[in-house]
Amino acid sequence: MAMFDKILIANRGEIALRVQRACRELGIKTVAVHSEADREAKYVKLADESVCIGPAASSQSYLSVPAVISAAEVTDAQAIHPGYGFLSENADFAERVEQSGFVFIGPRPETIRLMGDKVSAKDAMKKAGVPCVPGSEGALPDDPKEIIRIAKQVGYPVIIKAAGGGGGRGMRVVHTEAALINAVAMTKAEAQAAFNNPVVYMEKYLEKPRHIEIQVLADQFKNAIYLGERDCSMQRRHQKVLEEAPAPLLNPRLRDKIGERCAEACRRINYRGVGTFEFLFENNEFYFIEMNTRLQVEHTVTEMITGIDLVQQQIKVAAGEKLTMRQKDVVLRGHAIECRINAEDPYTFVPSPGKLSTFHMPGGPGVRIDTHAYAGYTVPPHYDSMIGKLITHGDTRGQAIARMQIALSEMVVEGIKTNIPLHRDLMADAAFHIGGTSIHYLEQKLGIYGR
Ligand code: MV4
Repeated sequence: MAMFDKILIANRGEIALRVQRACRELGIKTVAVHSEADREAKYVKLADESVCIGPAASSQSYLSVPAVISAAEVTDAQAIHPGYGFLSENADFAERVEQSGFVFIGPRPETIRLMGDKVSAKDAMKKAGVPCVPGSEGALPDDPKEIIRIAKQVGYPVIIKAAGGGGGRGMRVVHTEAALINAVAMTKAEAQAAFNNPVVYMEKYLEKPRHIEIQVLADQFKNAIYLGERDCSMQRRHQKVLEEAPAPLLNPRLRDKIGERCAEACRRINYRGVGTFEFLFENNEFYFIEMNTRLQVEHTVTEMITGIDLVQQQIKVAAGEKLTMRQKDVVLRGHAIECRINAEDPYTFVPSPGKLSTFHMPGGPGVRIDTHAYAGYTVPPHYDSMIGKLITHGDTRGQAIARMQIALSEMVVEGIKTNIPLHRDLMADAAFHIGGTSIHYLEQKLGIYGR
């Protein structure tokens, strides 16, 4: 297939702009879709064409399958880029896009569906040779005696997770046999209500893991490579706060071993596009938990250390091109850190939408900013609070941190609250400087502030 000449970008905010930039460099025209609340947005003005697809509420605009597909039809786009969030991991959407004669820039709908069900995802990965967290073999049975037996075999503490969940939704930790059966019943009921799917499974609960994820890239001809890893352990209530690549203190041989397993799994399932294998990392071992079939917010740190434009690659493989890079061409250089800049109170995390009276961005060597915001822009209250990403790169982790500290000291946002003070605080944190903190570190640190 020839390269697309027009792509519709089914998203908003910084990622809409990021995808536009990739399209422009590839000589592809862009269609922005937007809600009534985003009419004045920068990426709408910069796009070659734009279509209003509905009111502010995302359920009636960015999440409306018919609205997005009609916009592609009226503008004669050939492909749809879903960005992250919204419809990006919706298999039914991907299917409707393809049935309507457009290319979905992402994996095949069957792959999205396979990975959307966490039980089938884990099963597929286990079969493909990816190490998983020990636990139940597939879904938990109904028989309480069986459940008790499985938990005994796995060993307490265990965690009960919903097959339809993911990203921290629908899980419960169980420490004793006395609490087990009730916990399973509660998790099943919640899973039915939240995901319309009562299926749950069990894993050994890892007490102090890090969250490390492997980036992969594959074409439709079973060529697949891994692009190193990212450490996303610095999070609060399942919201990542900052990410970095490579993961501090990770043995390069271990990286190559797990990376090659992930690439091989991609070949086995005939994966197409960019993807992320999420692992818990504890005692120097990787345990697969979930796979994300979309471009991720934190893809930027991988781009900085590899020099590879992941969005351009994603578009090329979706157009049917063969990967031109081999694994040996992927060379990791230096270290990158991304701070997510959110319109929110830095310590209560309460959203703070409104007008940016001042917006001064930092710059200089090794500094990248991905944002759709500008002085005078009004952050709407209807969507998530991320207004941009500040990324620094350096030859070493120390240099990336130093550059981040300087960049954060230069940055001025007024008119709303942002989490910039939290990032300044983290960049001076002794445990962060050492690196390798667990997924619980930030929440524990924030406890100090009395919340
Ligand atoms: C776990 C776990 C400990 N043990 N699974 C939360 C998000 C979802 N993707 C999986 N999650 C977890 N699964 C086992 N067997 C701890 C978490 C977890 C977590 C994982 C990644 C990043 C942040 C987290 C915060 C709390 C709990």
